[in-house]
Amino acid sequence: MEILKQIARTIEEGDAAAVPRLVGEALAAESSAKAVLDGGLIAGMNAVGEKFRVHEIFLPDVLLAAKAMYAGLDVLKPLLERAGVASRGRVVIGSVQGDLHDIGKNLVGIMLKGAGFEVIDLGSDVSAVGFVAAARSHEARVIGMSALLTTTMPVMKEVVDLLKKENLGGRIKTIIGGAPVSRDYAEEIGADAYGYDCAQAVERVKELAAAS
Ligand code: B1M
Repeated sequence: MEILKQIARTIEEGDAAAVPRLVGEALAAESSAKAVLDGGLIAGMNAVGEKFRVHEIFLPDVLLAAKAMYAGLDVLKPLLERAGVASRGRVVIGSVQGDLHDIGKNLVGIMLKGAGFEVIDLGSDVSAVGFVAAARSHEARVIGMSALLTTTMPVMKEVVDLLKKENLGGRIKTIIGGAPVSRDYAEEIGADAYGYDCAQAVERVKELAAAS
């Protein structure tokens, strides 16, 4: 759909002022919030990622694109979160220590809220001790970790190991995700689940919460 392509292009251009209006237009034209998210906002960020990878654009451009993505997400957020649903349990989420990428993690949080979970978002740069302490104090069933850098992925293993050390492994389940993360890596470090994207993360968390 043309309007979704236009949203993606506007994200690439980093035009935070124009994105909310275009998102509004797409919704008025009866695109679903999920379609606008996938075909507009995420498609735009993926294109930005590719251009950054081949050095066609640089960090300031990426920051502007992220700002534009958030401007669009502000419009979609209330539509993706469903209010007043009975709680399915608490989930602690965060981007792991050393990692400031938070867009994917925030999407996971929004979708989990939409599915009826109480989400305790610890933000980014969260240490293993921080994840486990928060899960304990909030009596969370699941810890969800996001990493976008290969160098920060080992923090996920630290969390899994710390849970085991504190005999919490059976009670508090773990799910990991983020662009460099894979199902194989989840198995390798002993995480309970892997989510390829925010929709799959919700399905896996539902399974984990039911099993815990
Ligand atoms: Co950075 N960055 N970045 N960056 N950045 C990447 C990740 C990179 C792949 C770019 C590249 O080289 N092509 C590269 C990492 C290389 C690597 O380690 N393999 C990179 C780099 C190198 C860096 C810096 C080191 C650059 C520098 O300073 N020289 C630096 C590091 C900062 C730090 O974290 N310490 C840096 C900084 C930044 C910005 C601050 C400018 C900005 C982040 C802004 C923000 O998040 N607030 C940024 C961005 C935006 C990107 C790219 C372009 C886009 C990431 C994104 O938001 N994608 C990214 C390139 C890319 O990924 N292609 C890149 C959209 C988002 C919706 O996707 O987060 O993957 P994603 O989430 C997906 C799934 O992965 C999944 O669901 C989402 C979709 O539904 N998912 C989960 C995510 N978390 C999940 C958790 C789950 C389940 C699923 O369960 C709990």
